[in-house]
Amino acid sequence: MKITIDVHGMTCMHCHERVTKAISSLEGVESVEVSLEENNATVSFDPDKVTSDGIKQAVEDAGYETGGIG
Ligand code: 9UX
Repeated sequence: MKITIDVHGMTCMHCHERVTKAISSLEGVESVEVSLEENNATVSFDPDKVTSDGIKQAVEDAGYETGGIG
C-alpha cells in the first residue's frame, strides 16, 4: 500500500537524507519519496511486513515529528 505521512522539522537536504534512510531501511518498504517543500514522505510498503505506525516511529526515532497520514 501507499501512504503519505506529514513530517515536521526537515529544513535541509541532510534532514531529507536522514528521513529517507530511516524509512528505506525498514523491512517491507518498497519506495520512499521525501519532500522538503511539502513536509511529507510518500511511502510504498508491504503491510504484511511493516505498518504505518512503524514507519512513523522510524521517522520520530530519526528526530523528526510526524503528523497525519493521508
Ligand atoms: Mo542540518 Mo537539517 O542540522 O536538520 S540536518 S538543518
